Amino acid sequence: MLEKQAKIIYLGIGSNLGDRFKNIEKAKISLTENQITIIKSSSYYETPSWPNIDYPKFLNIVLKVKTNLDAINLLNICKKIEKSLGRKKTSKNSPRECDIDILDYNKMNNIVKNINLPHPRMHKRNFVLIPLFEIDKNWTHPKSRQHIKSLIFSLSNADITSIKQY
Ligand code: PH2
Ligand code: MG
Ligand code: MG
Repeated sequence: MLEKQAKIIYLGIGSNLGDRFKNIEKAKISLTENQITIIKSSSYYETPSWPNIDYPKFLNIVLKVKTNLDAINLLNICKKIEKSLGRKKTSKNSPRECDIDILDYNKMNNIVKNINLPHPRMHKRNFVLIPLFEIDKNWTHPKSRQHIKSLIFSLSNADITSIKQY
């Protein structure tokens, strides 16, 4: 009997509504209660809400996790946790208590059902790249193969100066 291979996954968690720090801490605990093991957790970072800087600022972290769950079951668990933390279905990019995004699922590079992997906008986001670099200095993008450092070098000055370790 072949043992299932654990998958290595990078998750992005964000919150800009309610007690942002608590929301993210609760999300981490819930992940561990759902067959997901946290290998590394970045620091907390605060950034202006993208693209609407009039919305409350976000706290974001990136996690490196492992699990035997496939991408679809993992996404369903992330959605269940978002809901349990009070997230309502509202318009795109509007404030939310908790958002859990699958950034990189075992370097997978395709679209399954409603999951687009790697996350289609992750390579442009300061709130993803900077915490990701903190926990994995040699991460490479599953599609473009670009090194995390070169992705960070492509960010604007505004993106670099507007992110603060919390
Ligand atoms: N998430 C969004 C939209 N905008 N901005 C920041 N700073 N951080 C986020 O996590 C974020 C965002 C959609 O999920
Ligand atoms: Mg998101
Ligand atoms: Mg999301």
